[in-house]
Amino acid sequence: MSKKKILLLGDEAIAQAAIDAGVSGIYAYPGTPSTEIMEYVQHSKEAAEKNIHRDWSANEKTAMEAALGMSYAGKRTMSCMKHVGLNVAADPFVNSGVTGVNGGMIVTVADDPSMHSSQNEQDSRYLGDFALIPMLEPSNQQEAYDMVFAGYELSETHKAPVMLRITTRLAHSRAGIEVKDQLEQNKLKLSDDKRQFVLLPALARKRYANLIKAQDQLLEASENSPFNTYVDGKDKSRGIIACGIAYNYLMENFEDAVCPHPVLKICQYPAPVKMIEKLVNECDEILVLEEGMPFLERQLRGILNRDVNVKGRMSGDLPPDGELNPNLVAMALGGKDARETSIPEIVAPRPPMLCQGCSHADSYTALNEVVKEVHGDGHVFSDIGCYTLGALPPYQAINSCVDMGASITMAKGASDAGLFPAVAVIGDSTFTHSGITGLLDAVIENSNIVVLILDNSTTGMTGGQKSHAEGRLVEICKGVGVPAEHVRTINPIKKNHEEFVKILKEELDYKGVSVIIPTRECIQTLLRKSKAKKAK
Ligand SMILES: Cc1ncc(C[n+]2csc(CCOP(=O)(O)OP(=O)(O)O)c2C)c(N)n1
Repeated sequence: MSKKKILLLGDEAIAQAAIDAGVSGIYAYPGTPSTEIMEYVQHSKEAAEKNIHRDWSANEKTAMEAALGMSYAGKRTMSCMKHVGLNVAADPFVNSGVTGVNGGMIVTVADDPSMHSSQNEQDSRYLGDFALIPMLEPSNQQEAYDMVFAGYELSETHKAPVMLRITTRLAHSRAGIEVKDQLEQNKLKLSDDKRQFVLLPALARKRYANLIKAQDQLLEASENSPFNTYVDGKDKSRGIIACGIAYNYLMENFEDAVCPHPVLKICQYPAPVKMIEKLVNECDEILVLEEGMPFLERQLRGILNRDVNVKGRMSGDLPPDGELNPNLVAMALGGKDARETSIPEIVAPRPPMLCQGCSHADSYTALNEVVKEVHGDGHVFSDIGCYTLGALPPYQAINSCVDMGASITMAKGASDAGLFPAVAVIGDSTFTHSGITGLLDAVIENSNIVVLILDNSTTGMTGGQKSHAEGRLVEICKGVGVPAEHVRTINPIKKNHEEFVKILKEELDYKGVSVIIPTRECIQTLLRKSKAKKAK
């Protein structure tokens, strides 16, 4: 009997696989292109029936730590995030390599080469390698599904967290997925070693030494992994290493899916040394195809770069940045210029802008009137969210966007340097993600800053997920220590413009930390709610 097949996005395939493979809890903070993993689990009836934990976390660090706690209790777990989210979660992530896990733990990280919706295009394999943990990198959606099962097995066999690294194209394109028989969830069972998770130096040293020793077994697992394959080819003038989705791009160049050169497909790390050695010994030169940064190419070149004839992003045969695609691969193989065969633009490019009726627009109108027009450009530190569009015309109201939470702390630093006024603009979800601690720094030193928390009661930028800040902002700010009379709220509508300007002026005059919270629901979530109401 043929197996059941369902059409799923790469992200959804991972989510369904987690449900099928007996996960007990998923922990995540939204971030393109990883968001749909949690959303799928939240909408899944099966996940509800199985009582799988599926609430958003405040940020990626809390998500990673909660996942580690679930693993501590013996159950299978997954944390999901975008690549820059892994920077936020780096502390527990790296240390989870040292503690190891109890129940199987997969950390799914979605990288965004070409920065479709990100501040950078870092390659998470560097962080996985840094943490000495095994990594899986699917070449297609079916493999992504299968790798979740394999990942839990790998994790529980080696007592190690496993990174599942995907990229935008795989996350956001669909394929028919053949699903497997479902596994039961693990029972609650603590580790036999009750000090496994205690990273006191004396214990951590031993664990770290063991982690280093375990690398041989992880390498062995990679050499024998069904995800790493060597396919011989007649033309040995070149051997090709294709990692993850780059393998798909390579094969798209051959109608019969037969490459004339030997091909080593690498989808499990640490990179299989024996397999690479075989390819290098047999071929005159090695072309490395990998999505992201030249992670493997660099390892192959080594610091002296003289033994192996390696081609890739570092040699200029492929561009040093941005996504790969079949055309770029064709060029690296010596084929046609990608520009001749590239897909024609069928949608006219449109500059991004705030939605009609967005509350952020009213906030920027007031802010510009009080700050930019009076004190000039360069006083407003902002953050990441829909409101970052305030950097573009017509507002051009903000002067920074670096990483989530940086608006408040950068305003504080600039104020410490003597800049006046120093204003921070941050969204409600970004504030609870990583703005609160920065506000505490400012309160402790009574920094002279004004913070605007633009509260649209949702995580707008990533599609309207529930915001941890909802209904709590005033109390949080007071709790952190901002004087109650300097925590101001306003409904940012045209009618209240003068009132908004007045509040801004008053708080700029105050020498200390003040917070203004313009509160009006996101126009998109409002429309969705009213449509849903009408449909009832
Ligand atoms: C570390 C990190 N995690 C996640 C994201 C993805 N992301 C960008 S902005 C944002 C939140 C936006 O929500 P909010 O602050 O409420 O502002 P809004 O978009 O609603 O105006 C998220 C989750 C990111 N860029 N960086």
